[in-house]
Amino acid sequence: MLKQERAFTLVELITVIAIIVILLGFLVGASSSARKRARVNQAKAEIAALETALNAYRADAGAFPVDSAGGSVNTDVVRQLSGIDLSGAKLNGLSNDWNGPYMEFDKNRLDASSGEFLDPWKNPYRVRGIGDDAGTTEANLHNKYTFDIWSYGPDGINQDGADTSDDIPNF
Ligand SMILES: [Ca+2]
Repeated sequence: MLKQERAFTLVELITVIAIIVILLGFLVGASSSARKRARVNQAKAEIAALETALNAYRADAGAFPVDSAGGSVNTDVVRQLSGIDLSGAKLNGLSNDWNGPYMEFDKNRLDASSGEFLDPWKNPYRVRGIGDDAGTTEANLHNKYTFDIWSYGPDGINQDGADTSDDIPNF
């Protein structure tokens, strides 16, 4: 008796393809959530590095970097901690006690025009401290004697650090 070759039916083929598509979907979903987690961890680490660098700066200079008129606190902090301006030139007016750089920044991570340090989603970290251009006082700071620093998080929208399900604050 002849052995009958059995071909896949159309329904079987469609079923197999559907399963493959579903499995690929899981893979893509898993890798994008892993990527998101990695970026959140990167933002936390960078905020912690900023805090450490700011404290080292204060230990030498006796005070935190001051906010100069015009730029954001973020820009000032980047300049004062690194000791260079956006063009890569040495910053003028550093005090004699300055003994940095306290933190070095990859130029690709700085906003090309403002010089602000960007989070992993390419939004500037928000930095708020007493005496900044925004008129921040002790009363509206979470970290009374240092800086509030936060990332807008994965959604790229500022929740003022209050919604920690997305924003990534140091307070
Ligand atoms: Ca947010």
